[in-house]
Amino acid sequence: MNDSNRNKTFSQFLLRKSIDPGLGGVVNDILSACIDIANTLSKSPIEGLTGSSDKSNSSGETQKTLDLLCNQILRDQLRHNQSVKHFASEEQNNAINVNESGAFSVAFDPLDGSTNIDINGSVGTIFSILPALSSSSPEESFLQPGSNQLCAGYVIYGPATQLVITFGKGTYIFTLDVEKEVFVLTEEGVRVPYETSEFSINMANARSWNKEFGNYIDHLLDGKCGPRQKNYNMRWSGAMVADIHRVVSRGGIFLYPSDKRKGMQSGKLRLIYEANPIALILYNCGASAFNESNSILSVTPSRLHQRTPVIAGSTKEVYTCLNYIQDESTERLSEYLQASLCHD
Ligand code: AFP
Repeated sequence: MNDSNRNKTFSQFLLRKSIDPGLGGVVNDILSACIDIANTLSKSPIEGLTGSSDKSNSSGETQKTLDLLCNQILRDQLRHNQSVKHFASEEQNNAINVNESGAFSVAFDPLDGSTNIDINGSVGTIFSILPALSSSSPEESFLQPGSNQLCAGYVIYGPATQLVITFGKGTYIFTLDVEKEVFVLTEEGVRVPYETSEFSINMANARSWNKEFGNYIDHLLDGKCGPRQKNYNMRWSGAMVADIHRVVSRGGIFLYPSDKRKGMQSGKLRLIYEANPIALILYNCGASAFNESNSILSVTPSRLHQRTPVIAGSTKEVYTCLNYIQDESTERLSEYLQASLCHD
């Protein structure tokens, strides 16, 4: 990284890149909320904030106490920002009107991977900023394809708190200086390697996958002995932000496909709050993000809480996976190649 840019604060970065002040102000407010969230998380076991609440979200998932608290922190911060027209959260049923003359619609997942809280694992906040539409309902403003996003980012709360962000030209990583409470630039021009030998999936769902997708994973597991002719490593953290951050940092493929379980026929992840912002970040570092047939960013959502399959990461591996899903002949190829015995 260019030394003159290292440790520039986020505010200095906004000026240097001539980011629209209204848009920059919205991101600054999101980041203030994220600093608050980071502090809240670090004290949560002391203050008895871990564990589940008695509430559930619109998808029927039980909400953690911290899901609700982090949602409130973001709401409180954004509702005073004059540039915000609406916001929508994974943790709320409906989109909220903020300021009629605002220019932006902000969607967020306040605490992605919140089940990791109870094991002190990494979690994150994901956000997406769209141009606000002058439409009849706040919800309609969010029903735009992800390619319309003006800015997308996530904050990962791990050993360090980091922001990964794109305004549609390149992806940048900032690290929170906890003493000064500012994010400083620690990486620019982030690139995800084109090829990988690491995949990320919840293998416990294998029995519910469709046959073609199962073949793809089988071939990764076959390693050097199978048609892919190389060994793969596997990692799964249970928080999309943490798994995607690994992909952003060293490449890989992240997979949450559709499956046959009840309610999972369109996958598990939310298009507007999770998949779209992650997809914009990945595209801006040379990686790819698809549902099982199209680029995620090309999909026009029809519902606020719409789910989507996600196949994202190192481009060559993403396309290889798509070839399997869309072509049953790989099974025959596998049988043919398996006929020759191989050992590590
Ligand atoms: P929570 O925020 O409810 O913990 O869900 C996290 C998540 O949506 C995503 O971050 C993970 O990749 C995925 O769920 C993990 O899902 P499984 O528990 O099915 O592996």
